[in-house]
Amino acid sequence: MKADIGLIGLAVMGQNLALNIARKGYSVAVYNRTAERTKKFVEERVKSEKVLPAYSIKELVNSLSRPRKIILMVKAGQAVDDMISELLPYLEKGDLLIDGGNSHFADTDRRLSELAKEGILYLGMGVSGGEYGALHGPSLMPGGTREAYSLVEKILVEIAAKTEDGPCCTYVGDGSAGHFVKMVHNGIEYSIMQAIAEVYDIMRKVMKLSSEKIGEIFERWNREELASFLMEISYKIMSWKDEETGKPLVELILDKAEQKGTGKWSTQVALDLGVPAFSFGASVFARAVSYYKEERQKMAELYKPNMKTAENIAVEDLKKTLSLAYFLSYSQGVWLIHEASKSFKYNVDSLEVLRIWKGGCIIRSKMLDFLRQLLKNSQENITFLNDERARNFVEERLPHAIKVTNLARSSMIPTPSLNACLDYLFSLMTENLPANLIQAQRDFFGAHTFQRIDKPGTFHVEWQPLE
Ligand code: NBP
Repeated sequence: MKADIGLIGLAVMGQNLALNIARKGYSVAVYNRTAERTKKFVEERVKSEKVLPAYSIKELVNSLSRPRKIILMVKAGQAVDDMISELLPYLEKGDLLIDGGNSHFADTDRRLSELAKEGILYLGMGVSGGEYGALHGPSLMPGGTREAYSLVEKILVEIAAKTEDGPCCTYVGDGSAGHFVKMVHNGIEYSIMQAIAEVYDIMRKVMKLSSEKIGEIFERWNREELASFLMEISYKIMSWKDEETGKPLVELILDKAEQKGTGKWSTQVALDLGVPAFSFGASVFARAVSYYKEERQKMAELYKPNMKTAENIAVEDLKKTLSLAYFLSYSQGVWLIHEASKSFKYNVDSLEVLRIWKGGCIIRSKMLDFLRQLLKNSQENITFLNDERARNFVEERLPHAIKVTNLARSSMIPTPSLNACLDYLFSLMTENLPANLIQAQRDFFGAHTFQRIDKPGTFHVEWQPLE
Protein backbone atom coordinates (compact mmCIF):
# COMPACT_ATOMS: atom_id res chain seq x y z
CA MET A 1 0.00 0.00 0.00
CA LYS A 2 1.29 3.42 -0.95
CA ALA A 3 0.90 6.41 1.35
CA ASP A 4 -1.64 9.14 0.52
CA ILE A 5 0.74 12.00 1.19
CA GLY A 6 4.35 12.68 2.23
CA LEU A 7 5.69 15.18 4.77
CA ILE A 8 9.26 16.41 5.12
CA GLY A 9 10.53 18.21 8.22
CA LEU A 10 9.73 16.76 11.62
CA ALA A 11 10.28 19.70 13.95
CA VAL A 12 7.30 20.98 15.98
CA MET A 13 5.05 21.89 13.06
CA GLY A 14 5.78 18.88 10.85
CA GLN A 15 5.31 16.29 13.62
CA ASN A 16 1.95 17.68 14.66
CA LEU A 17 0.69 18.13 11.11
CA ALA A 18 1.66 14.53 10.29
CA LEU A 19 -0.23 13.25 13.35
CA ASN A 20 -3.25 15.40 12.42
CA ILE A 21 -3.27 13.93 8.88
CA ALA A 22 -3.00 10.37 10.24
CA ARG A 23 -5.82 10.98 12.74
CA LYS A 24 -8.07 11.92 9.83
CA GLY A 25 -7.46 8.46 8.35
CA TYR A 26 -4.85 9.29 5.70
CA SER A 27 -1.55 7.43 5.50
CA VAL A 28 1.40 9.81 5.67
CA ALA A 29 5.03 8.99 4.88
CA VAL A 30 7.43 11.15 6.87
CA TYR A 31 11.08 12.11 6.43
CA ASN A 32 13.50 14.39 8.24
CA ARG A 33 17.04 15.36 7.21
CA THR A 34 18.40 14.19 10.56
CA ALA A 35 17.30 10.55 10.94
CA GLU A 36 17.55 10.71 14.72
CA ARG A 37 14.60 13.11 14.83
CA THR A 38 12.47 10.73 12.76
CA LYS A 39 13.33 7.78 15.03
CA LYS A 40 12.53 9.77 18.16
CA PHE A 41 9.23 10.94 16.68
CA VAL A 42 8.20 7.41 15.77
CA GLU A 43 9.21 6.02 19.18
CA GLU A 44 7.71 8.74 21.31
CA ARG A 45 4.66 10.08 19.51
CA VAL A 46 3.50 7.76 16.75
CA LYS A 47 0.82 5.28 17.77
CA SER A 48 -0.81 4.89 14.37
CA GLU A 49 0.10 2.62 11.47
CA LYS A 50 -0.86 5.51 9.23
CA VAL A 51 2.48 7.23 9.87
CA LEU A 52 5.23 5.59 7.81
CA PRO A 53 8.81 6.67 8.50
CA ALA A 54 11.25 6.96 5.59
CA TYR A 55 15.00 7.36 5.99
CA SER A 56 15.93 8.63 2.54
CA ILE A 57 14.31 10.92 0.00
CA LYS A 58 14.19 8.03 -2.46
CA GLU A 59 12.40 5.80 0.06
CA LEU A 60 9.93 8.59 0.84
CA VAL A 61 9.10 9.31 -2.80
CA ASN A 62 8.78 5.62 -3.68
CA SER A 63 6.34 5.06 -0.84
CA LEU A 64 3.81 7.59 -2.18
CA SER A 65 0.80 7.02 -4.42
CA ARG A 66 0.77 8.91 -7.74
CA PRO A 67 0.54 11.77 -8.41
CA ARG A 68 2.78 12.28 -5.40
CA LYS A 69 1.89 14.97 -2.90
CA ILE A 70 4.58 16.12 -0.49
CA ILE A 71 4.31 18.78 2.21
CA LEU A 72 7.54 20.57 3.16
CA MET A 73 7.60 21.77 6.78
CA VAL A 74 11.25 22.82 6.93
CA LYS A 75 12.85 26.08 7.97
CA ALA A 76 12.02 28.89 5.54
CA GLY A 77 14.79 30.00 3.16
CA GLN A 78 17.64 27.92 1.77
CA ALA A 79 16.33 24.69 3.37
CA VAL A 80 13.29 24.76 1.07
CA ASP A 81 15.48 25.14 -2.05
CA ASP A 82 17.80 22.38 -0.80
CA MET A 83 14.89 20.00 -0.30
CA ILE A 84 13.41 20.80 -3.71
CA SER A 85 16.79 20.10 -5.38
CA GLU A 86 17.06 16.78 -3.56
CA LEU A 87 13.50 15.78 -4.46
CA LEU A 88 13.52 16.78 -8.13
CA PRO A 89 15.42 13.75 -9.51
CA TYR A 90 12.79 11.42 -8.03
CA LEU A 91 9.65 13.33 -9.03
CA GLU A 92 7.54 12.99 -12.17
CA LYS A 93 5.42 15.45 -14.11
CA GLY A 94 2.14 16.10 -12.29
CA ASP A 95 3.57 15.48 -8.80
CA LEU A 96 2.84 18.18 -6.23
CA LEU A 97 5.02 19.93 -3.66
CA ILE A 98 3.40 22.03 -0.92
CA ASP A 99 5.56 24.44 1.05
CA GLY A 100 3.82 24.83 4.42
CA GLY A 101 6.56 26.99 5.98
CA ASN A 102 6.73 30.75 6.35
CA SER A 103 8.49 31.32 3.04
CA HIS A 104 8.85 34.81 1.62
CA PHE A 105 6.25 35.21 -1.15
CA ALA A 106 8.91 36.24 -3.69
CA ASP A 107 10.73 32.92 -3.11
CA THR A 108 7.44 31.11 -3.63
CA ASP A 109 6.88 32.85 -6.97
CA ARG A 110 10.40 31.92 -8.07
CA ARG A 111 9.96 28.26 -7.05
CA LEU A 112 6.55 28.11 -8.72
CA SER A 113 7.94 29.18 -12.07
CA GLU A 114 11.10 27.03 -11.78
CA LEU A 115 9.03 23.94 -10.94
CA ALA A 116 6.41 24.67 -13.61
CA LYS A 117 9.23 24.25 -16.19
CA GLU A 118 9.76 20.72 -14.82
CA GLY A 119 6.01 19.97 -14.88
CA ILE A 120 5.89 19.84 -11.07
CA LEU A 121 2.87 21.41 -9.36
CA TYR A 122 3.51 23.69 -6.40
CA LEU A 123 1.48 25.29 -3.63
CA GLY A 124 2.74 27.94 -1.20
CA MET A 125 0.63 27.33 1.88
CA GLY A 126 0.45 29.53 4.96
CA VAL A 127 -0.12 27.49 8.11
CA SER A 128 -1.16 29.24 11.31
CA GLY A 129 -1.91 27.97 14.78
CA GLY A 130 1.47 26.90 16.14
CA GLU A 131 2.04 23.31 17.25
CA TYR A 132 -1.38 23.01 18.93
CA GLY A 133 -3.13 24.19 15.78
CA ALA A 134 -1.05 21.91 13.58
CA LEU A 135 -2.26 18.92 15.64
CA HIS A 136 -5.87 19.87 16.32
CA GLY A 137 -6.72 22.00 13.29
CA PRO A 138 -4.74 24.91 11.85
CA SER A 139 -5.88 27.70 9.58
CA LEU A 140 -4.54 26.81 6.13
CA MET A 141 -3.88 29.38 3.41
CA PRO A 142 -2.85 27.54 0.23
CA GLY A 143 -2.07 29.47 -2.95
CA GLY A 144 -0.86 28.47 -6.40
CA THR A 145 -2.83 26.91 -9.21
CA ARG A 146 -6.36 25.58 -8.75
CA GLU A 147 -5.23 22.35 -10.42
CA ALA A 148 -2.63 21.83 -7.71
CA TYR A 149 -5.10 22.70 -4.94
CA SER A 150 -7.69 20.23 -6.23
CA LEU A 151 -5.20 17.38 -5.68
CA VAL A 152 -5.06 18.00 -1.93
CA GLU A 153 -8.24 19.94 -1.20
CA LYS A 154 -9.96 17.01 0.53
CA ILE A 155 -7.08 16.31 2.93
CA LEU A 156 -6.44 19.98 3.70
CA VAL A 157 -10.08 20.74 4.38
CA GLU A 158 -10.29 17.74 6.72
CA ILE A 159 -7.23 18.61 8.78
CA ALA A 160 -8.10 22.33 9.07
CA ALA A 161 -9.86 23.91 12.05
CA LYS A 162 -13.65 24.06 11.79
CA THR A 163 -16.00 26.91 12.67
CA GLU A 164 -19.76 27.45 12.18
CA ASP A 165 -18.75 29.05 8.85
CA GLY A 166 -16.93 25.96 7.57
CA PRO A 167 -13.38 24.61 7.53
CA CYS A 168 -10.54 27.12 7.91
CA CYS A 169 -9.01 26.31 4.56
CA THR A 170 -9.74 27.78 1.16
CA TYR A 171 -7.95 28.23 -2.13
CA VAL A 172 -6.53 31.68 -1.39
CA GLY A 173 -5.46 32.67 -4.89
CA ASP A 174 -2.91 32.46 -7.68
CA GLY A 175 0.88 32.46 -7.43
CA SER A 176 2.25 33.22 -3.99
CA ALA A 177 -1.13 34.43 -2.65
CA GLY A 178 -1.15 31.87 0.18
CA HIS A 179 2.22 32.88 1.58
CA PHE A 180 1.40 36.56 1.08
CA VAL A 181 -1.83 36.27 3.06
CA LYS A 182 -0.02 34.34 5.83
CA MET A 183 2.64 37.06 5.97
CA VAL A 184 -0.03 39.74 6.36
CA HIS A 185 -1.73 37.58 9.00
CA ASN A 186 1.55 37.83 10.91
CA GLY A 187 1.72 41.61 10.38
CA ILE A 188 -1.72 41.89 11.99
CA GLU A 189 -0.54 39.52 14.72
CA TYR A 190 2.46 41.78 15.52
CA SER A 191 0.21 44.84 15.67
CA ILE A 192 -2.40 43.28 17.98
CA MET A 193 0.21 41.64 20.26
CA GLN A 194 1.97 44.98 20.67
CA ALA A 195 -1.34 46.78 21.37
CA ILE A 196 -2.20 44.23 24.10
CA ALA A 197 1.29 44.66 25.57
CA GLU A 198 0.89 48.45 25.63
CA VAL A 199 -2.45 48.24 27.44
CA TYR A 200 -0.82 45.84 29.94
CA ASP A 201 2.00 48.36 30.45
CA ILE A 202 -0.45 51.13 31.34
CA MET A 203 -2.33 48.79 33.69
CA ARG A 204 0.78 47.82 35.62
CA LYS A 205 2.66 51.14 35.60
CA VAL A 206 -0.08 53.75 35.81
CA MET A 207 -2.99 51.88 37.36
CA LYS A 208 -0.61 49.82 39.54
CA LEU A 209 -2.57 46.62 38.92
CA SER A 210 -1.02 43.27 39.79
CA SER A 211 -0.46 40.61 37.13
CA GLU A 212 -3.23 38.51 38.72
CA LYS A 213 -5.68 41.40 38.55
CA ILE A 214 -4.73 42.17 34.92
CA GLY A 215 -5.29 38.47 34.19
CA GLU A 216 -8.80 38.67 35.65
CA ILE A 217 -9.59 41.72 33.52
CA PHE A 218 -8.21 40.07 30.36
CA GLU A 219 -10.27 36.96 31.13
CA ARG A 220 -13.42 39.07 31.36
CA TRP A 221 -12.55 40.89 28.13
CA ASN A 222 -12.09 37.54 26.44
CA ARG A 223 -15.76 36.80 27.12
CA GLU A 224 -16.81 40.10 25.53
CA GLU A 225 -15.98 42.01 22.33
CA LEU A 226 -12.26 41.23 22.60
CA ALA A 227 -12.80 37.46 22.55
CA SER A 228 -9.75 36.20 20.65
CA PHE A 229 -6.89 33.73 20.84
CA LEU A 230 -4.38 36.46 21.73
CA MET A 231 -6.58 37.72 24.59
CA GLU A 232 -7.05 34.15 25.80
CA ILE A 233 -3.32 33.39 25.95
CA SER A 234 -2.65 36.78 27.54
CA TYR A 235 -4.98 36.11 30.50
CA LYS A 236 -3.53 32.63 30.90
CA ILE A 237 -0.02 34.06 30.89
CA MET A 238 -0.96 36.67 33.53
CA SER A 239 -2.11 34.03 35.99
CA TRP A 240 0.81 31.65 35.41
CA LYS A 241 3.01 31.22 38.50
CA ASP A 242 6.71 30.41 38.36
CA GLU A 243 7.24 27.08 40.17
CA GLU A 244 10.54 28.13 41.72
CA THR A 245 9.62 31.52 43.13
CA GLY A 246 5.81 31.45 43.23
CA LYS A 247 5.81 34.83 41.44
CA PRO A 248 3.84 35.49 38.23
CA LEU A 249 6.18 34.15 35.54
CA VAL A 250 5.52 37.10 33.22
CA GLU A 251 7.25 39.38 35.76
CA LEU A 252 10.40 37.27 35.55
CA ILE A 253 10.64 37.24 31.74
CA LEU A 254 13.25 39.56 30.20
CA ASP A 255 11.67 42.38 28.15
CA LYS A 256 13.51 41.61 24.90
CA ALA A 257 11.25 40.41 22.07
CA GLU A 258 12.59 38.29 19.23
CA GLN A 259 11.28 38.19 15.68
CA LYS A 260 11.58 35.82 12.76
CA GLY A 261 10.87 38.27 9.95
CA THR A 262 7.26 37.98 8.80
CA GLY A 263 6.26 41.25 10.54
CA LYS A 264 9.20 42.98 8.90
CA TRP A 265 8.34 41.53 5.49
CA SER A 266 4.71 42.68 5.74
CA THR A 267 5.94 46.17 6.58
CA GLN A 268 8.46 46.13 3.74
CA VAL A 269 5.84 45.12 1.18
CA ALA A 270 3.42 47.72 2.57
CA LEU A 271 6.13 50.29 1.85
CA ASP A 272 6.64 48.85 -1.64
CA LEU A 273 2.93 48.94 -2.44
CA GLY A 274 2.33 52.31 -0.77
CA VAL A 275 -0.19 50.97 1.74
CA PRO A 276 -0.13 52.94 5.04
CA ALA A 277 0.28 49.99 7.43
CA PHE A 278 1.39 52.33 10.22
CA SER A 279 1.02 49.93 13.11
CA PHE A 280 2.77 47.00 11.38
CA GLY A 281 5.97 49.05 11.14
CA ALA A 282 5.53 50.52 14.63
CA SER A 283 5.19 47.02 16.11
CA VAL A 284 8.32 45.76 14.35
CA PHE A 285 10.25 48.80 15.62
CA ALA A 286 8.85 48.19 19.11
CA ARG A 287 10.44 44.73 19.08
CA ALA A 288 13.66 46.21 17.71
CA VAL A 289 13.95 48.79 20.50
CA SER A 290 13.12 46.18 23.14
CA TYR A 291 16.33 44.47 22.17
CA TYR A 292 18.47 47.39 23.43
CA LYS A 293 18.10 46.49 27.08
CA GLU A 294 21.41 47.84 28.34
CA GLU A 295 21.04 51.13 26.49
CA ARG A 296 17.51 51.50 27.86
CA GLN A 297 18.72 50.87 31.38
CA LYS A 298 21.32 53.65 31.05
CA MET A 299 18.82 56.10 29.51
CA ALA A 300 16.20 55.36 32.17
CA GLU A 301 18.79 56.25 34.79
CA LEU A 302 19.69 59.46 32.94
CA TYR A 303 16.18 60.71 32.14
CA LYS A 304 14.12 59.12 34.94
CA PRO A 305 10.70 59.00 33.19
CA ASN A 306 8.03 60.57 35.33
CA MET A 307 5.06 58.24 35.85
CA LYS A 308 1.79 60.07 36.35
CA THR A 309 -0.83 58.38 38.49
CA ALA A 310 -4.08 57.41 36.86
CA GLU A 311 -6.59 60.04 37.74
CA ASN A 312 -9.67 59.18 35.80
CA ILE A 313 -8.63 56.29 33.59
CA ALA A 314 -10.94 53.29 33.77
CA VAL A 315 -10.53 49.68 32.72
CA GLU A 316 -13.37 50.33 30.27
CA ASP A 317 -11.25 53.01 28.52
CA LEU A 318 -8.51 50.45 27.94
CA LYS A 319 -10.94 47.84 26.64
CA LYS A 320 -12.43 50.24 24.11
CA THR A 321 -8.95 51.39 23.05
CA LEU A 322 -7.78 47.83 22.49
CA SER A 323 -10.86 46.89 20.54
CA LEU A 324 -10.30 49.89 18.24
CA ALA A 325 -6.68 48.77 17.79
CA TYR A 326 -7.83 45.26 16.81
CA PHE A 327 -10.24 46.76 14.27
CA LEU A 328 -7.62 49.06 12.75
CA SER A 329 -4.96 46.31 12.64
CA TYR A 330 -7.28 44.12 10.54
CA SER A 331 -8.14 47.17 8.44
CA GLN A 332 -4.50 47.78 7.48
CA GLY A 333 -3.96 44.07 6.73
CA VAL A 334 -6.98 43.62 4.50
CA TRP A 335 -6.11 46.80 2.61
CA LEU A 336 -2.60 45.43 2.06
CA ILE A 337 -3.96 42.10 0.78
CA HIS A 338 -6.35 43.95 -1.53
CA GLU A 339 -3.57 46.06 -3.08
CA ALA A 340 -1.27 43.05 -3.45
CA SER A 341 -4.07 41.07 -5.06
CA LYS A 342 -4.41 43.78 -7.71
CA SER A 343 -0.65 44.31 -8.21
CA PHE A 344 0.34 40.63 -8.22
CA LYS A 345 -2.89 39.34 -9.83
CA TYR A 346 -3.64 37.01 -6.92
CA ASN A 347 -7.45 37.13 -7.21
CA VAL A 348 -7.86 36.92 -3.45
CA ASP A 349 -11.36 36.94 -1.99
CA SER A 350 -10.86 38.90 1.26
CA LEU A 351 -14.18 37.66 2.65
CA GLU A 352 -12.92 34.11 2.38
CA VAL A 353 -9.64 35.11 4.03
CA LEU A 354 -11.54 36.57 6.99
CA ARG A 355 -13.57 33.37 7.17
CA ILE A 356 -10.55 31.05 7.33
CA TRP A 357 -8.97 33.28 10.00
CA LYS A 358 -11.97 32.60 12.27
CA GLY A 359 -10.53 29.35 13.60
CA GLY A 360 -7.19 27.68 14.17
CA CYS A 361 -5.00 30.73 13.66
CA ILE A 362 -3.29 33.19 16.00
CA ILE A 363 -5.43 36.20 14.99
CA ARG A 364 -8.79 34.45 15.30
CA SER A 365 -11.27 36.67 17.10
CA LYS A 366 -14.94 37.42 17.53
CA MET A 367 -14.42 40.71 15.70
CA LEU A 368 -13.92 38.86 12.39
CA ASP A 369 -17.71 38.29 12.22
CA PHE A 370 -18.32 42.04 12.35
CA LEU A 371 -15.62 42.67 9.73
CA ARG A 372 -17.16 40.06 7.45
CA GLN A 373 -20.55 41.75 7.73
CA LEU A 374 -18.98 45.09 6.76
CA LEU A 375 -17.17 43.59 3.78
CA LYS A 376 -20.25 41.66 2.68
CA ASN A 377 -22.14 44.94 2.61
CA SER A 378 -19.58 46.40 0.21
CA GLN A 379 -16.67 44.47 -1.24
CA GLU A 380 -15.06 47.83 -2.06
CA ASN A 381 -14.91 48.76 1.63
CA ILE A 382 -11.49 47.19 2.05
CA THR A 383 -10.52 49.29 5.09
CA PHE A 384 -13.93 48.48 6.70
CA LEU A 385 -14.11 52.17 7.69
CA ASN A 386 -16.43 53.39 4.95
CA ASP A 387 -19.67 52.23 6.54
CA GLU A 388 -22.20 53.67 9.00
CA ARG A 389 -21.84 50.74 11.40
CA ALA A 390 -18.06 51.07 11.28
CA ARG A 391 -18.36 54.78 11.98
CA ASN A 392 -20.55 54.08 15.00
CA PHE A 393 -18.07 51.45 16.21
CA VAL A 394 -15.12 53.82 15.80
CA GLU A 395 -16.87 56.88 17.26
CA GLU A 396 -17.90 54.96 20.35
CA ARG A 397 -14.29 53.92 21.01
CA LEU A 398 -12.30 56.92 19.84
CA PRO A 399 -12.71 59.18 22.91
CA HIS A 400 -11.46 56.31 25.09
CA ALA A 401 -8.46 55.72 22.81
CA ILE A 402 -7.57 59.41 22.82
CA LYS A 403 -7.82 59.49 26.61
CA VAL A 404 -5.62 56.41 26.98
CA THR A 405 -2.92 57.53 24.54
CA ASN A 406 -2.89 61.03 26.08
CA LEU A 407 -2.37 59.47 29.48
CA ALA A 408 0.43 57.30 28.09
CA ARG A 409 2.09 60.41 26.58
CA SER A 410 1.90 62.34 29.83
CA SER A 411 3.33 59.33 31.69
CA MET A 412 6.07 58.88 29.07
CA ILE A 413 4.92 55.34 28.35
CA PRO A 414 5.60 54.33 24.74
CA THR A 415 2.47 53.13 22.93
CA PRO A 416 3.71 52.79 19.33
CA SER A 417 1.03 50.40 18.10
CA LEU A 418 -1.89 52.29 19.68
CA ASN A 419 -0.56 55.63 18.42
CA ALA A 420 0.13 54.23 14.95
CA CYS A 421 -3.40 52.81 14.77
CA LEU A 422 -4.81 56.22 15.68
CA ASP A 423 -2.56 58.05 13.22
CA TYR A 424 -3.69 55.63 10.50
CA LEU A 425 -7.31 56.41 11.35
CA PHE A 426 -6.82 60.18 11.72
CA SER A 427 -4.92 60.35 8.43
CA LEU A 428 -7.73 58.57 6.60
CA MET A 429 -10.44 60.75 8.07
CA THR A 430 -8.61 64.02 7.39
CA GLU A 431 -9.66 65.85 4.26
CA ASN A 432 -6.73 68.29 4.27
CA LEU A 433 -3.38 66.75 5.15
CA PRO A 434 -0.27 68.96 5.20
CA ALA A 435 1.03 67.16 2.09
CA ASN A 436 0.57 70.47 0.23
CA LEU A 437 3.59 71.80 2.11
CA ILE A 438 5.54 68.61 1.36
CA GLN A 439 4.80 69.10 -2.34
CA ALA A 440 5.93 72.73 -2.17
CA GLN A 441 9.16 71.69 -0.40
CA ARG A 442 9.81 69.00 -3.02
CA ASP A 443 9.25 71.47 -5.81
CA PHE A 444 11.45 74.06 -4.04
CA PHE A 445 14.57 71.91 -3.80
CA GLY A 446 14.03 69.35 -6.55
CA ALA A 447 11.69 70.90 -9.14
CA HIS A 448 9.41 67.90 -8.59
CA THR A 449 6.28 69.93 -9.60
CA PHE A 450 2.89 70.01 -7.89
CA GLN A 451 -0.82 70.11 -8.66
CA ARG A 452 -3.19 72.89 -7.56
CA ILE A 453 -6.63 72.74 -6.01
CA ASP A 454 -7.99 75.62 -8.11
CA LYS A 455 -7.02 74.56 -11.63
CA PRO A 456 -5.90 71.41 -13.47
CA GLY A 457 -2.35 70.78 -14.66
CA THR A 458 1.15 70.32 -13.30
CA PHE A 459 3.04 73.32 -11.99
CA HIS A 460 6.53 74.37 -11.04
CA VAL A 461 7.72 77.62 -9.46
CA GLU A 462 11.22 79.11 -9.49
CA TRP A 463 11.21 79.41 -5.68
CA GLN A 464 14.67 81.00 -5.66
CA PRO A 465 16.79 82.46 -8.45
CA LEU A 466 19.44 79.97 -9.61
CA GLU A 467 22.07 82.66 -10.26
P1 NBP B 1 11.95 25.05 12.03
O1 NBP B 1 11.59 26.29 11.30
O2 NBP B 1 12.65 25.18 13.33
O3 NBP B 1 12.82 24.12 11.05
C1 NBP B 1 13.32 22.91 11.48
C2 NBP B 1 13.13 21.85 10.42
O4 NBP B 1 13.78 22.23 9.20
C3 NBP B 1 13.77 20.53 10.86
O5 NBP B 1 12.97 19.48 10.39
C4 NBP B 1 15.12 20.59 10.15
O6 NBP B 1 15.71 19.34 9.95
C5 NBP B 1 14.70 21.18 8.84
N1 NBP B 1 15.82 21.69 8.03
C6 NBP B 1 16.67 22.71 8.24
BR1 NBP B 1 16.71 23.73 9.75
N2 NBP B 1 17.56 22.88 7.26
C7 NBP B 1 17.27 21.91 6.38
C8 NBP B 1 17.83 21.58 5.14
N3 NBP B 1 18.82 22.30 4.59
N4 NBP B 1 17.31 20.52 4.49
C9 NBP B 1 16.29 19.83 5.03
N5 NBP B 1 15.71 20.11 6.20
C10 NBP B 1 16.18 21.15 6.86
O7 NBP B 1 10.63 24.14 12.25
P2 NBP B 1 9.16 24.50 12.67
O8 NBP B 1 9.12 25.47 13.81
O9 NBP B 1 8.45 23.21 12.80
O10 NBP B 1 8.58 25.28 11.39
C11 NBP B 1 8.53 24.70 10.10
C12 NBP B 1 8.05 25.78 9.14
O11 NBP B 1 6.73 26.21 9.54
C13 NBP B 1 8.91 27.04 9.15
O12 NBP B 1 8.92 27.62 7.87
C14 NBP B 1 8.18 27.96 10.10
O13 NBP B 1 8.46 29.33 9.86
C15 NBP B 1 6.75 27.61 9.80
N6 NBP B 1 5.80 27.87 10.90
C16 NBP B 1 6.15 27.65 12.19
C17 NBP B 1 5.24 27.88 13.21
C18 NBP B 1 5.60 27.62 14.64
O14 NBP B 1 4.76 27.90 15.52
N7 NBP B 1 6.77 27.06 14.94
C19 NBP B 1 3.94 28.33 12.90
C20 NBP B 1 3.61 28.51 11.56
C21 NBP B 1 4.53 28.29 10.57
P3 NBP B 1 16.81 18.75 10.98
O15 NBP B 1 16.02 18.06 12.04
O16 NBP B 1 17.61 17.85 10.15
O17 NBP B 1 17.59 19.93 11.50
